[in-house]
Amino acid sequence: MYNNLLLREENGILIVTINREKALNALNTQTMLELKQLFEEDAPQRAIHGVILTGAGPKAFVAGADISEFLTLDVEKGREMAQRGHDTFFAIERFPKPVIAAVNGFALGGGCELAMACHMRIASENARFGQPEVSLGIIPGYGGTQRLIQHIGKGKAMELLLTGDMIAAPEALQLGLVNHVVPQESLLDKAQEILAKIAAKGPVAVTKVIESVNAYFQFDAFGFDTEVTAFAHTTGTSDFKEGASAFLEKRSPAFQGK
Ligand code: CO8
Repeated sequence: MYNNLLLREENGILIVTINREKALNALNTQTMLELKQLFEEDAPQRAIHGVILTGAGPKAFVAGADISEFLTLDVEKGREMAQRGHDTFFAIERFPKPVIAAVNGFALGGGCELAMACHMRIASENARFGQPEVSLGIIPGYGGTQRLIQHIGKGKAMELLLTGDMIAAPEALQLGLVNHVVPQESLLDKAQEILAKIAAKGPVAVTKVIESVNAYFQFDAFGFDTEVTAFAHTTGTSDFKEGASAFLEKRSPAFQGK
């Protein structure tokens, strides 16, 4: 049923592992479609009290959207992909049971955006976060320009989005981007411990807390639309082709500003 996601249930918790370790669990189209199916159709039917999302291997949670698919993108496809990603990440954010990202390494670009769409983030000590899209000549297209501000505030979000800098787990903790930092071997245990605590609470109350906290940010809806349009615009530039080609050819990009 899923090619790139591994699913298992333990004590009423659905543990989802993004399983493309060789590509550092990058979100290719197939993986995005599977996440959409999981959160829109499959998980809502399951008798679970929470979800943990993590990445395969010790190195990466998700190193971003799959750059090897970028060279065929144009403005229309870019808009479609960004919009579909937004729909999927909103399905995660609005999932009626708590969803925790267990960030076991790099969470970059779409990976950082995926983690930010979850209700909480637990990071392993080697985790690193960033929105490096500008290095490729594009902008975040899965909600990063909006959710990063929600999590860490405008000034620091602006710095990370404009420089593409990565931050390590301790700084992510200090900024409030993650809830806890733990040794990698304790990552799932910590997430399970939090979900077990929540499982003892009133289920309707838990769902209503999620709904109410999300409602605080409803006014941001226009910002998400702006991001889709701006992302689509950047996918039409030659800078974007140059940025993606440079990454794939393991060289520095030479941007022309068009
Ligand atoms: N996409 C595809 N392949 C990737 C990606 C990626 N995002 N990240 C890593 N890989 C691949 C590498 O190409 C490499 O493959 P190979 O072994 O075949 O050469 C393998 O994974 C291992 O990676 P590295 O050799 O580069 O490992 P390092 O330890 O040297 O570096 C890094 C690790 C720092 C994580 C480095 O791989 C890196 O910088 N990756 C790219 C990070 C990035 O720029 N992510 C953002 C992508 S853009 C994005 O996410 C936009 C989201 C919105 C999209 C909206 C619709 C399309």
